[in-house]
Amino acid sequence: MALSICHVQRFLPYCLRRSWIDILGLGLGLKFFGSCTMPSIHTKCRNSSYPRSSVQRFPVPDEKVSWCASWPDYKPVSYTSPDILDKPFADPEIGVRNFEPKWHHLDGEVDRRSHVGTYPIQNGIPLVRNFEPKWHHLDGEVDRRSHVGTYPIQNGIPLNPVGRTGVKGRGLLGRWGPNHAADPIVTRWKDGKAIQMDTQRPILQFVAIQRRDSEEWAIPGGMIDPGEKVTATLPREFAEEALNSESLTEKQQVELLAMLKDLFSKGLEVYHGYVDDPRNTDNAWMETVAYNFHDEDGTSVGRLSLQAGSDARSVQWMDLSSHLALYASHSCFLETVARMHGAHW
Ligand code: RP5
Repeated sequence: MALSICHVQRFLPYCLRRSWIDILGLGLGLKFFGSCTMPSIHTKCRNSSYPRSSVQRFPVPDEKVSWCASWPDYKPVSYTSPDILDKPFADPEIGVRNFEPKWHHLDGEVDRRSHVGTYPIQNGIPLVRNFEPKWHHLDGEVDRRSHVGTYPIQNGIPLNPVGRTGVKGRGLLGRWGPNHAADPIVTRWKDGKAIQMDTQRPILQFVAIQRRDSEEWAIPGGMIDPGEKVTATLPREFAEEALNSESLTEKQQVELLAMLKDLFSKGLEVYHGYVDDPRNTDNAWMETVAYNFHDEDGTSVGRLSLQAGSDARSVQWMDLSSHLALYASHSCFLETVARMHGAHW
């Protein structure tokens, strides 16, 4: 039996979704885990203009986010940024018409010549580029599995598991369906456990970067490369964005990653799942795995001198508090971290 969109959504209890850590914590009467759960609705990828474009999302009221809500008049704008097409990290378009590539030639600025010489073309499509994504599976080195389980597929195209966003296509995201990221939350105590007056709890700090694209403050996370392990993405992204590792020599980079190895070997998973990212569309969305790496006595990464690099404009140690307004779902992850450590929030 083919699963309808509503079947799939009904079997994804987003509001109730808990990790085993949460269940264990709740079972033991511990309240510090589990504040960040899969969102039942998204807000940052809805009712706004699409980032880095003049595209206006089709307005979607709260009650129409779910695909289960019938809405024949829903007419999302179609947008895939020209900047991502033909990027090595991006999927090809699905079912494109009027696409007349000059196979085997330099096609405008796109080099369609192959080092292997002439490649076979069948029905106008090069066999090597025949795009038959294996939704829900590890597709070669591309992970098309989702943390939310099974996502709906409509006419061969994945549908956002949380619901409508007002834009179809991929926007700025390279992959149809889930686009996987990893978020390293590196923390230390402020001034040897300075106490916040209102809550009487010690103040925790995390390494925050200011993103170049939106200028919002964020966790220094990034995309998992095809075939890359999350355990490799976490220190790599942290080193690139918060320590400007790309400005170092290859030897220095190896030494830096070796130094980070110890701290990054003792992480605690804070969240895995859908991210309410402003780039999400009806057909492409962000998912992440967020880990907390805590420097209890401030003797390891707590002492490193931070320097912004890669996609980061600035970097700093930032106090955790409920007043933080951060990129995407990042405040939610930090609230969990604050609870885990009994820190001020
Ligand atoms: C967010 O986008 C994730 O939580 C992660 O922090 C980030 C990855 O995207 P880039 O920073 O690589 O653009 O959804």
